[in-house]
Amino acid sequence: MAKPPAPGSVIVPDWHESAEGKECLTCILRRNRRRVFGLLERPALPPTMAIDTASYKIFVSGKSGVGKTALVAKLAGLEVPVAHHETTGIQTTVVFWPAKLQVSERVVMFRFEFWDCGESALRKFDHMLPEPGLGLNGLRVLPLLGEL
Ligand SMILES: Nc1nc2c(ncn2[C@@H]2O[C@H](COP(=O)(O)OP(=O)(O)OP(=O)(O)O)[C@@H](O)[C@H]2O)c(=O)[nH]1
Ligand SMILES: [Mg+2]
Repeated sequence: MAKPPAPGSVIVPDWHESAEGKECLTCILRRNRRRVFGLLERPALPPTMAIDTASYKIFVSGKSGVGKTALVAKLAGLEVPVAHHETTGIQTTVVFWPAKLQVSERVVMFRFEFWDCGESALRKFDHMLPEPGLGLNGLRVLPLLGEL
């Protein structure tokens, strides 16, 4: 299996501080906080900014109370719940994340679609669980077709 790239070697660090990065970030922010996007929504980019989108579906599974919802909330810039309320069914959260790639110097809009699956839904759809041996808690990343 190929070795994963070294941390910091894939995307240009601090690109979001540049003029180009700031312009891109404005499209996903509202009042300096991440905008919440629905499954069918996407940021309105200026016509001059023609950038590709790389979409991934991230399936988050694991035992009740291990922190799946808290993890997704943190990554989405949302308030992390202090108390545990079991997620009923599957909760989806869309996170857009613009970045500049080191090798090609291309700007890419990453779109992560988190599927936070509560334990009761997992029992119903246990064929979606990670393979045996990977443990019960996990993230499964599925690239979505048709983009990039
Ligand atoms: N200290 C600490 N607490 C955490 C962390 N992540 C989650 N928690 C707490 O753990 C509890 C359960 O977190 P949830 O994210 O709701 O758990 P869950 O896996 O979504 O649970 P289900 O929806 O029942 O499957 C909450 O009280 C969180 O505040 C963490 O990294 N550190
Ligand atoms: Mg939950």
